[in-house]
Amino acid sequence: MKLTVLKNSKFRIALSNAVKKQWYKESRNQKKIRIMSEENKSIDYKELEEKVIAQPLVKHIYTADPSAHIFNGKIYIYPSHDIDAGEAFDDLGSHFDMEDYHVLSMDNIDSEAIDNGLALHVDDVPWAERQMWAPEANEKDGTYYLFFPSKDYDGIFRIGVATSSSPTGLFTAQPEAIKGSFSIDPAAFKDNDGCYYMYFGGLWGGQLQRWKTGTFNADQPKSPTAFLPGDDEAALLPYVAKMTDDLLEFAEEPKEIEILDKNGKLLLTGNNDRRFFEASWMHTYKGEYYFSYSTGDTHLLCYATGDNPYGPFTYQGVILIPVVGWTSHHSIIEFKGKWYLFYHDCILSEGVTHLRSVKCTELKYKEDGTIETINPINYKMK
Ligand code: FUB
Repeated sequence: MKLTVLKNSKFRIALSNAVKKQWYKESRNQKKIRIMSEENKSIDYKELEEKVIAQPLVKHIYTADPSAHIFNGKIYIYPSHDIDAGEAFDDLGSHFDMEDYHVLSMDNIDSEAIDNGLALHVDDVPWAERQMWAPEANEKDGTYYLFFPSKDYDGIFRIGVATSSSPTGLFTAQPEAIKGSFSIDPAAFKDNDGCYYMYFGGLWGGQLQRWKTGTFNADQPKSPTAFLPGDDEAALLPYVAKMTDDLLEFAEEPKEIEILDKNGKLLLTGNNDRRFFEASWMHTYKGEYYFSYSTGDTHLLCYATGDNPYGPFTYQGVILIPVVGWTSHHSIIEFKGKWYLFYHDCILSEGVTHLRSVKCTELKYKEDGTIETINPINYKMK
């Protein structure tokens, strides 16, 4: 494989010690990739693109943070619509300055993905000013709901709802954000009894650490890590709230979701390979609740299981080892008897962290209900 040196750190594959360890375990190939990264050598993206496990669902726009759902027998994907808005890079994610959403649809898992055009623009959301981050959707009684985080005119992330009679929009936004909503990355889960729950939260630019006292802490506005607990303290937790019958509001005060280790202890902030960072998703498998999420700065998609939608959930393992790019975000669906992981990476943009592409790959369970770890960069190094 041709090695090209690319000095600009924003284009480099993000690797933490935890990630290196993960890769080291995987195989000789991964070890070679790790060594290349450690030596600050970059990847030949063209060759990589041909050999990774999945290709972008669409290439004419950049898409990320896929929330996949099945409505009327078809697959609909609700992604962020990545653009380069010219914002400087920072650890608050200011460069993720997206303006609108497009919905993708597929008749089958291997069909071509269709871009259904504009679904909602920030200019049509009265309370939102900027940064249309990872959206989510669901359906009830023939109405489709698009849930989305965006910064309000005070620079505070809130979560909004927009509705449509079509899964692809156009969606009409509610005049206000969900009352009592905060932070980012909503996941709207329909339980077997017909109740809907919203899971949400995200650290650093997602502002979760600023809500520890129940009100927004606006001090040190430029710091992504101010107000995070110490390494020996319990990690910040995602939130869940049951939704009202019309899915437009929280029916209850959001509650923290506990993520525990195998000894029943809360994961600590310093447990960077396992603790929650952002990108909640919930699904059930054989009656068990699987809460999955990204570990953010260690770039893993992990999961924890429990016996009810509120948890607690016990950490189980890694779903996806790091992709090319800083962020990792996903959804999991069952379609025609098989399970699929929708995720994103930055290979199409040659490593530009805010220009991502949604992909899909099969996800497999072992006999005991644990998930087989997926390696997105499964290719032989010369
Ligand atoms: O797309 C913007 C942010 O990046 C999302 O909200 C996070 O989950 C991360 O993927």
